[in-house]
Amino acid sequence: MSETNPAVTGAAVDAAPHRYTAAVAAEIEARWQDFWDVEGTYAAPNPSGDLAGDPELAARPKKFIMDMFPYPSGAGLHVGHPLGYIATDVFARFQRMTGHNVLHTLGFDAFGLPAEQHAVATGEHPRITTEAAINNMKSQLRRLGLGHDKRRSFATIDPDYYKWTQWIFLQIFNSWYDDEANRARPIAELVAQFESGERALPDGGSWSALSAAERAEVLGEYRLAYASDAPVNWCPGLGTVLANEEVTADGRSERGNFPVFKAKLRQWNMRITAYADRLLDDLNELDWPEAIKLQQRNWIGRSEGARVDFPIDGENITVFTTRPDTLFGASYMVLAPEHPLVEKFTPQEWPEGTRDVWTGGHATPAEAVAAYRAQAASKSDVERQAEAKDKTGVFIGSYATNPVNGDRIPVFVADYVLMGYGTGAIMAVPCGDQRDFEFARAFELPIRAIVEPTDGRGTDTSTWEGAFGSYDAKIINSSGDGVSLDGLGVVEAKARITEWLERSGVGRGTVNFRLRDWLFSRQRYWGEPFPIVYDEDGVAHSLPESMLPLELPEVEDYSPRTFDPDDADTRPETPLSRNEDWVNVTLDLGDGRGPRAYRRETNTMPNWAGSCWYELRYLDPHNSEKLVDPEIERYWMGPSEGRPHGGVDLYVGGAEHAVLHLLYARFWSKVLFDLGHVSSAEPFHKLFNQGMIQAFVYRDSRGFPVTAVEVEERDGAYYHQGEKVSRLLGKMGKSLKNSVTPESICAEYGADTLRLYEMAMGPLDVSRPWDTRAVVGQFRLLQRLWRNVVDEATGEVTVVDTEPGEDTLRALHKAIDGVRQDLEGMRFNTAIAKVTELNNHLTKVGGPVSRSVAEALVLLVAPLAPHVAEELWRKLGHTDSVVHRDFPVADPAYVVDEAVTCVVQIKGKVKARLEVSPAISDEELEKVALGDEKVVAALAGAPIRKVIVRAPKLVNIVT
Ligand code: ANZ
Repeated sequence: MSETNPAVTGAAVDAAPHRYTAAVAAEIEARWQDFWDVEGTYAAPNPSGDLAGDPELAARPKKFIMDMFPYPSGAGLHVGHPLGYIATDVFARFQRMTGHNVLHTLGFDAFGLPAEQHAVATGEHPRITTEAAINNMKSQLRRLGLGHDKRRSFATIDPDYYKWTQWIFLQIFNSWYDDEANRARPIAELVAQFESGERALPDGGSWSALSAAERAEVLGEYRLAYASDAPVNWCPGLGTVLANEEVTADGRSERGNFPVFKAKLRQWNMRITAYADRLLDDLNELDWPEAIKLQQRNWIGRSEGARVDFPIDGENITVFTTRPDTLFGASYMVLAPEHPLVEKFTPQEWPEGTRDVWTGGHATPAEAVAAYRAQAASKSDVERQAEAKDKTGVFIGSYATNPVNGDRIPVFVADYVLMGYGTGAIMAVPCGDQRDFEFARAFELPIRAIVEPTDGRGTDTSTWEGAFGSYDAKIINSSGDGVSLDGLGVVEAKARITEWLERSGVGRGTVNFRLRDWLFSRQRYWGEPFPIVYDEDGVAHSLPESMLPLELPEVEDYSPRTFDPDDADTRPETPLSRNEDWVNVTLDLGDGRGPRAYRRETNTMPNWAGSCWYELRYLDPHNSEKLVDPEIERYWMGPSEGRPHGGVDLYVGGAEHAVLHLLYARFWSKVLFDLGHVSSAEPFHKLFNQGMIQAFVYRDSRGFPVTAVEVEERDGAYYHQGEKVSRLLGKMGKSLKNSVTPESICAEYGADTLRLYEMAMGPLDVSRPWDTRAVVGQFRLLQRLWRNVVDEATGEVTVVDTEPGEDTLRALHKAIDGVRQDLEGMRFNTAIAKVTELNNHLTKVGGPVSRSVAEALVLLVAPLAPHVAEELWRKLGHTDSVVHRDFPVADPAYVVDEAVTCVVQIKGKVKARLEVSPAISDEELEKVALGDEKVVAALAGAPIRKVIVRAPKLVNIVT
């Protein structure tokens, strides 16, 4: 470290009392941060406010630049956290300087488990710890000089904020998805349709004949937020249910690693599946990394196919298949072990002709099925789907009929079929599906070739080593009653068979989605209470808007009741339910029924709720009448050219939020859009994932991390208190004992240096290792910058009013041109390299710097190192802030390289003249010359004996 470096510590003050030191940086930075706060430098204008009175301001294009807001952790920030915040800040500053109205701020995603767990452990209200963490983070962030509009900051735990989260919940609760109009509509419009008879009730009958409870039940089938007794992930060890996304691949809780069981519980859900198609389609219009789009597409998982009914004992088993064209190859069926029809079709005895391998060695089908079900229940879905493992299953003792050809095909249970997908039943086509192929081999089932293999293996399936899957092959052996697919390709065959299935009433074309509705209740204290009460019939009612926010009550015990982690038969008990005074209330909901007794919903919303819409609240944070003023929303978020759905101009955050937050937020946007509350149907138009700042983790011989700053390096090995330790690149964090705080770097060098270092480390989307020893490099850049303007001995400004030389003009305008492009393209590292180059040029030229050059340089640096830029700008005699100054524009005359003419000769005769850079190397010039069209033509393929290059003027080719 540089503790003994006099240049840094200011020990050289005697020789150079006006040098840029850490102490100078600290003083400047604090002063300018105060200045910005007092002046409201970063206040973003709003259409009805500042913009209305200022046509010049109103004419500017806008940029809404956002970070994924942080959870205020008690541990505070390490230097890895602000990487994205610094990047958006640099970008926002650049946009302000290039004529945009910029909205940039940061709030806090403050409901969260750590604070709640602390409350459970200590009895301290989670609000207290959360607010302390927020204040700590705010001061850490302030030290970095981020240009946030602080008037617009909030935390999701603020009742003023969650009032609107609750309000949005009510909008969703009070709406339904109209498939014909393909949008959400108010539930009252559905009620009107039922009342008038325009829409029939699902089971006939008349609306007026239904009781209130019956009506509520009907509407529950339509509402976009609904309570249902669906099987959910119940985690006794945590005392709560979890969303699918919170359960690991091996069926345990992501947090805590407790077993998770499927249990039927009454829970709130969001009907996100109604939006599956739009969530998929609208991705195409978004400027997001392809990898994230792909993850969302896979998560939504749209498959086109058909549902086909296979008759069995006077009933049907319905399967979902993406390949109805393979129906003639279906030689058996499989039900998921949990399928409700399994018992029904499991007879007393094995039927005639049952093969021994089908029975699993059991005396009766019931015994075989029961044993198999027990075995399957102990496996997770992922284990069950694993490709490599042996296929297992048993015959249930019944046969179904293949509707295309009347074949009698045996029905199995096998765990490779999942209950939660499609219909939980499949027709098995061993010829085309590898899982089915392996199963058929193991259970001696027929494998019928129904495609002509294109790889020469022939149609004798007994010689096949695996299924044959190709969309290019022609269909064979597929003719039956009234339909033939023979000779068709897959696409035509699918269309023809689907048409036949529909005509014959045995199936229909369908689209299947992997996406499931979003489980929206948690058995927690520290979340938004649901604005829902139940009457004595158990019917859910919305609270009227006037009763929002519904605040969390004070409670004595914050813990959900947790249970033996392995006891699947337990059921949750929420912290709010123990608060009888709060739960049982008499209210007049303003619905004409007068004051009545109600019971409040005692679940709370999941942590994702608050982050589903926060971009909207930044726009109009203090509006007590509306979620957001429509004019303001239109200005910052509305659709514009090339952006049919609107959205934030830039959203920066980690790639780990690919499906949860980003999908939920998109869903809420679409509901609000459908209901007319906003003009943007997408929240985030452009998404950028920043890389991670990694750090070395040092471990002792037992594998425990040791404190990184105490490690010494000797001859390429690492030692901690004399003991040799290992070194590996990993995450940064307290538990790995390698955290570096932004404060420590700011204290040693200042915030501007930290900002520059983080931006210079590499391309923003790439992960990079932190190296404290390298930070000083950026500090030296700022020192040289300072020296180019200020005399270190006297503190006087040294710039002169004379014009710079030609060389310097070229260096300057190239830098301006390059930095401009780099900042626009978020290539902050290369922008810094160009600033460094210009600065070095000025140092090398020596002598006082021309004022015009110094000023341009300061403006170039301003987005990256705003404090030092403000200070130098002031020293250069300006009284305004650099923040709203125009970014320099390059003069093209100085940007283009001066070119020289190079003559290319073949055997002494001039064949071509090339315009090349005077700095071109011999090798480069040779390449250019040999690639030139005229030269190639003149050579006409003749072998080259020798090339003589005298860059930049001459190339002589000898053939
Ligand atoms: C016959 C067939 C023939 C199939 C063929 C595939 C290939 P995706 O594309 O992921 O949607 N399937 C259907 N439901 C299932 C379940 N609950 N568990 C396990 N597998 C299931 O997959 C759809 C295909 O996966 C369906 O199409 C079905 O097998 C199987 F040459 O039907 B297919």
